[in-house]
Amino acid sequence: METIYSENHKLRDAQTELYGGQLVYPFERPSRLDYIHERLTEVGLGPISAPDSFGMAPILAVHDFAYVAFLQSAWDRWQAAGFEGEAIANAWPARRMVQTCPTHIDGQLGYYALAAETSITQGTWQAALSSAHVALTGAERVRAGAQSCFALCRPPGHHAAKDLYGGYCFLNNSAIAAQHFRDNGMARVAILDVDFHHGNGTQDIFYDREDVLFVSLHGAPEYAFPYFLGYANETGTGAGEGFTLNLPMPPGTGFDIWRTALATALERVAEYAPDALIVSLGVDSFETDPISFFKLTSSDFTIMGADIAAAGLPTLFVMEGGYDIAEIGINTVNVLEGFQG
Ligand code: Q9C
Ligand code: ZN
Repeated sequence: METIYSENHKLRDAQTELYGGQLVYPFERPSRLDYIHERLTEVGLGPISAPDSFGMAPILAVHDFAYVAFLQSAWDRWQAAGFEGEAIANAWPARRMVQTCPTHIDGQLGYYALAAETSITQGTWQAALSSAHVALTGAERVRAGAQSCFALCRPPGHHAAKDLYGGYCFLNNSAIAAQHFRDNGMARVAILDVDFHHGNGTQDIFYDREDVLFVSLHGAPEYAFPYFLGYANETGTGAGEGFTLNLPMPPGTGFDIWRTALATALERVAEYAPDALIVSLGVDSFETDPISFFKLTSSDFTIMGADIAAAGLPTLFVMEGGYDIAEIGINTVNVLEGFQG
């Protein structure tokens, strides 16, 4: 399997994440990809190629223009305002307040953020844009006939909505790839999100559409980030009714229950009969992930890959989360090896 990868991800190296009332070095850090890259080389999974450039059109096919303009300029404007730390949102358009984008950068951060843990820094935009181009390059490989491809994206994307960042995400790489498939001749695309967290951004982007199926396995929102989306009764709206499937699971869930949910998810995908499958691949369902509560083991990830392969679909894997850094390479590559059989 070919991997698409760019060193540009290192341009995002935030020093702060708001966690437990403290500013800590972020869980979502550049070394995550070093471990995955190293493991890919160690097992010889396949060639590792640089992304091509696709300009802004496929980004703007998913994200609002004003949101993209905000991301592009946020760091410079934050600095120009005289702030000394990294840019962190701290005020939101909460219940009964107006939903109008303010002029001051401090207010704009809250307008476009869905959570406060994700700091915007120098280089964040460039890394996020490159990450989207990694996903698009992977999508092009699948379009050209590859049975599978691994888009080694960073920063991740599935929490980002058309006009929202947060949960370590800025541009929704999987959604951008899905829309690219749609705009280049594919009639139906399925997104299977196996990251521990609910892919709220991806769900929101396609919620009223029948041409992109969204299926997600995740920590139940009563207990887990992003907390405010991902319940089982969210099934789509309008033409999209029935084209969102959420399979939330409680703290302590192990692979027996998780795998049963995966079978349910894959049955829905098979029934949908998409032209291609995009897997939002997070390995934060691992038993020792520092911010999650599922109990999957390293060998479970190999079985996960084999189960996904049994769908028999052209498949684009897009990297999302995973924060037990010492094991992230093994767990991620186990999925891809399991897929290849
Ligand atoms: N108590 C992805 O995996 N906050 N994002 C976690 C934990 C944010 C995860 C707080 C987690 C975002 C792509
Ligand atoms: Zn996650």
